[in-house]
Amino acid sequence: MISTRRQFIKISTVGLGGAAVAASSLKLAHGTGLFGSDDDEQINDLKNKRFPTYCEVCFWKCAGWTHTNDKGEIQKILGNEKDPHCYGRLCPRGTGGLGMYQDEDRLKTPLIREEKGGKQVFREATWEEALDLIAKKFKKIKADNGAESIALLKHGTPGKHFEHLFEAFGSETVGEPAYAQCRGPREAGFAATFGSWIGSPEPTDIRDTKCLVLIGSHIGENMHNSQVQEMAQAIDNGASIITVDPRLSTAASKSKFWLPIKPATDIALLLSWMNVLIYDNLLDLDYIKDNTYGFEQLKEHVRNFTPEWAYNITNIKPGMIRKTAREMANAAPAVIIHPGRHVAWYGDDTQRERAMAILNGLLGSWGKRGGFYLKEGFKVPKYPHPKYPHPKWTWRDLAKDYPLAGMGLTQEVIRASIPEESGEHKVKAWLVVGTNIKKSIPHQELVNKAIEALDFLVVVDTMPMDIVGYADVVLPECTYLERYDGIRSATNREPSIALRMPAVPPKYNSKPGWWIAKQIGERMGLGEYFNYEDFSEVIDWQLQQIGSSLEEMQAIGVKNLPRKSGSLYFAEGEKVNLPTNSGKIELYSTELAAKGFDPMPLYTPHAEPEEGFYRLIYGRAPMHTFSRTANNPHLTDLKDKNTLWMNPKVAKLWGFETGEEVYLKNQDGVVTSFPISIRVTERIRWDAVYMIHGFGHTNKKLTRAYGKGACDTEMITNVKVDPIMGGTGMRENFVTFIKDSGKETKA
Ligand SMILES: Nc1nc2c(c(=O)[nH]1)N[C@H]1C(S)=C(S)[C@@H](COP(=O)(O)OP(=O)(O)OC[C@H]3O[C@@H](n4cnc5c(=O)[nH]c(N)nc54)[C@H](O)[C@@H]3O)O[C@H]1N2
Ligand SMILES: Nc1nc2c(c(=O)[nH]1)N[C@H]1C(S)=C(S)[C@@H](COP(=O)(O)OP(=O)(O)OC[C@H]3O[C@@H](n4cnc5c(=O)[nH]c(N)nc54)[C@H](O)[C@@H]3O)O[C@H]1N2
Ligand code: SF4
Ligand SMILES: [Mo]
Repeated sequence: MISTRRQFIKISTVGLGGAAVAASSLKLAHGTGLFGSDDDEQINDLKNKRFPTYCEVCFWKCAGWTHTNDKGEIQKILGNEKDPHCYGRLCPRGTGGLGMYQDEDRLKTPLIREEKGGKQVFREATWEEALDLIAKKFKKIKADNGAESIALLKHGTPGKHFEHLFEAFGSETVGEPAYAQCRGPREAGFAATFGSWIGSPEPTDIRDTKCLVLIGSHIGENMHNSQVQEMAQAIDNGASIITVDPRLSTAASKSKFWLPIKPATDIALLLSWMNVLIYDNLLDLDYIKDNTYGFEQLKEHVRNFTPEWAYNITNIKPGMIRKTAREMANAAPAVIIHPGRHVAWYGDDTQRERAMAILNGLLGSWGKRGGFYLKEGFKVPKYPHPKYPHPKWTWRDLAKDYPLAGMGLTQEVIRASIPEESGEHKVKAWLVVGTNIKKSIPHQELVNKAIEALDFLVVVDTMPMDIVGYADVVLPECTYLERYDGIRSATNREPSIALRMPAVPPKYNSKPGWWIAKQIGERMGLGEYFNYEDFSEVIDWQLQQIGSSLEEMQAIGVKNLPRKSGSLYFAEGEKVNLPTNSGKIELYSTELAAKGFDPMPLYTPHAEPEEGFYRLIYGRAPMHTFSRTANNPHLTDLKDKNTLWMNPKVAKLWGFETGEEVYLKNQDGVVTSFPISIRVTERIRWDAVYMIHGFGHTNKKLTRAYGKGACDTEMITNVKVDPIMGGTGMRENFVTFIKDSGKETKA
């Protein structure tokens, strides 16, 4: 909307109303056993109430109860006992979700970018004005370039409401970081093997497993609630854990075997495990004959991939490779080679996931107790609305170079927004909701170019995150504790549904996502798609269709539904019948072969760091979710910045000690905005350094997060794109250390 280059605007330049709130309510929350367990403190006062919700602090969506006191203030959030995602307990982030509501740095009122004295600033606006402007701009862009040229970048629950709005006006130009930057490669790799996506939550029968193999996946720091609880249970039951990780993760520290692999070489290890299982006769050949396709080809394929061959590549000793292969075979079929979740690592990620899927196939764990259960979902009836128009092109056209792309690729939507990079289909405007693409998309150069080129950018967020500063219009959404959202329908051992409803009215001048989408829709002449006054009517209608009601769900929060698809596992001797081309587990992928890719995974070497550089790897901290919790008053109390894990050998070479601060500089000469303090530890190999993702915020308006720690995304300028499904491999970046930004210290 502004013709000149779109400048980042610090929200702090405008006076925002209503800032006086939080101090008192913060104190209140601290005295309430916020981080205590669920039965810590019973609320007896009849005036105290609880309202069902499901958590939005991460995407596991645990169901819980928001408790309010007699003044109607939120006291605490506890898990719902009946919820299979949390078994009655929230993780520290879920309990601290209250901080999202209380954060005094929240977005408080709509903002519109304008030019004042040659400078771009935000001015406060009414909802009326902001929504009118958006509808006017969207209508104009639709008339000039087609509805398809307006793209939706989204993540999390509010995305759904805007997806409906976009489909109603004719755009399926959509992307979310939870695919290409996260779990896309495993969906493609497992689908090529078993015919279906893994999905969320993963149908891993961890509770009953005898052997859990974690390739990187760092459950325990990755706090996916029910998985963490089930892993603890499995360990108590004597299950053995095998963790393959260049770092001694929390999971590795609880494991029977820790394989400190050289980063980027996992495929070699996986192939050598196949070699041992096949050539040491550790497999059930009758099962393989009945249920798999391509065993003979696989056998030939892995003939030379011996543990001795893999040792030279991975640094894992042949004896250890043989021993762990036997451990898996002894546990089979109650064994899980866990698919992981954030798997966009090195660009050959679909093939690494294929190798993991093949191992599960060989060991017979698909559809078996202690392996992968046969999940069952539940389809919530669709609230009636007119048919969506057919867009002329969609995200699929933007992803056409990646034959197995199963969802919109954020980076391709971004590329299509840059005139000199885009092809036939051009993107002119974005609506960004619930995703902070300044932190979650690698290759920020592209993101910045796209933002500059856009005609119009709307951001719907709860916090003044990095992306907000680039918006033409900012819309403040209220937090999940203050709104209704769609019914959470979950695939687990048994299906279940959960309700989210407001426990308190929206604070400041913020509004729920459903309301914002409806308001924009109505202003664009799409009112018939939003045929309700309040979203609770939609939910009630849907629940009535299935013999429940809003009233019932308000009282119980979670409803567990009976299985309809039959048993949780295949019966003894029952043959698999899968939606693959062959109907069997495809050890040799007919689909990959048909699309011109290697039908069986191969190891290819990756770039090595130059002298004085170390591979940058990253992960999660139990008390934070990406950048979304970096300013949360309760969670910053627990941890307010990340550190750089460094092996003592490296520290000695450089003369560094724990606590010393350094800037990082990557292979392309990019330096971090802030320094990061070193943590010297034996828990990481010498050839890599490790940090938690989500820190190093550059926006001063995030008063607790600003300048704390460093941002991994800044260092990720080399992106290895997966040719099969378009995942953005982010771990082929190398860093060195400088004491002052600009001035190098010598090793
Ligand atoms: N607390 C918390 N939990 C979360 C999240 C959060 O933000 N906070 N986010 C959630 C989301 S969306 C996701 S996708 C998941 C991600 O969680 P995971 O799927 O567990 O994440 P990964 O990135 O695969 O795993 C990081 C681990 O990989 C190791 N690693 C690095 N390079 C290599 C390598 O070359 N080989 C091997 N074998 N290991 C390597 C790192 O040392 C680190 O321990 O976490 C989820 N859970
Ligand atoms: N460098 C690097 N990049 C990564 C990863 C990594 O480990 N390292 N991990 C990747 C993975 S696995 C994933 S899944 C993605 C995640 O990527 P994102 O989804 O972009 O993750 P967040 O940083 O949490 O950004 C969420 C945004 O939503 C806002 N928000 C929170 N709650 C609400 C709400 O209720 N309504 C609205 N409207 N907004 C809300 C937050 O303020 C924040 O701006 O990142 C990927 N990118
Ligand atoms: S795992 Fe934690 S943060 Fe994620 S939804 Fe559950 S309680 Fe919330
Ligand atoms: Mo993710």
